[in-house]
Amino acid sequence: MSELKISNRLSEKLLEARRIVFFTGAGISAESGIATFRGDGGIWNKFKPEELANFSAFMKNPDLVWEWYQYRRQIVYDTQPNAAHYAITEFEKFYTVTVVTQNVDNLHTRAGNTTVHELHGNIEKNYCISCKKRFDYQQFESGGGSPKCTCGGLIRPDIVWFGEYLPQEAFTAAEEAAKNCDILFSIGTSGVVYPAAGIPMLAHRMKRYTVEINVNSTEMSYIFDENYTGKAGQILPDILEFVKKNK
Ligand code: BV8
Ligand code: ZN
Repeated sequence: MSELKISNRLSEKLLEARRIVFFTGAGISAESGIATFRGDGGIWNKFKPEELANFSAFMKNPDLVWEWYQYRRQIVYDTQPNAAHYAITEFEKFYTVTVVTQNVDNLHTRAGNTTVHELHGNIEKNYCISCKKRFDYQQFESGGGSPKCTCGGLIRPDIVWFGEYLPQEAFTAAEEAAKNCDILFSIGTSGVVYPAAGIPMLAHRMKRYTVEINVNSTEMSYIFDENYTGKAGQILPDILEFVKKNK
């Protein structure tokens, strides 16, 4: 039985909406067991982004950075999408759904979502920094340090590091979706990493209905029309239940 109290405003919006954007961050994968970046137990807490998630750190110590991603890849391989990911997939039965994610864990695609824009890349994809040859969904044995391409170049994760540009196509598609949606849900993100964090702001500026779902309030909570405090894995299935009953 759904215990979530959905406001009349959101109920109306859900009944009249056709296009929904789900903007997600690390918090949506927390209930799958993947550590967030900045919450307690967050992975950054052990490392500083400048230490590992940037190109110069990789060039200075490719083995360390590569092994850190191997460790995180293994966590992702051993992980399943959770109720929040699957609820978003089911929304596709009622709406045109666009997922815009900052996550690199591939869980939205594995949960069956058909339109997913990965703003920060995908930890299961890699490429050679010299010849750009791709090594996607290839498993590398761990402990061997950073692998080399046949051309001799270093292979790196296809992930957007700090100071690197976001994939233009994904970012433009994300902006278009945010500008043209009826509702944007921002789920499990602290909203501190730009330019991705500007996506909910864009929807807000374009007078789209915006809803935040987070266990805490965030630096950008003030911009949303509504804020639901709680776990994504509980709140999203509750909202889906309302849609199934009334849409
Ligand atoms: C760039 C891949 C252009 C790496 C990541 C203004 C404009 C442009 C750039 C900047 C700017 N200001 C500063 C910058 C620079 C920088 C930046 O934003 N720094 C921040 C830290 C201040 N941005 C960049 O460098 C970007 N590139 O700007 O290029 C350029 C080029 C050259 C020169 C200059 C500029 C690139 C940023 C991408 C970095 N890569 N990831 C990797 O994964 O190893 S970022 C990383 O943070 C992840 O992708 C992560 O998704 C992202 C955001 O974090 P969140 O997803 O929000 O996760 P977080 O842990 O913070 O929060 C989790 C939330 O969930 C919490 O609020 C928690 O309460 C909640 N939660 C927890 N459990 C649950 C839950 N909610 C619901 N249910 C639960 N169960
Ligand atoms: Zn190569």
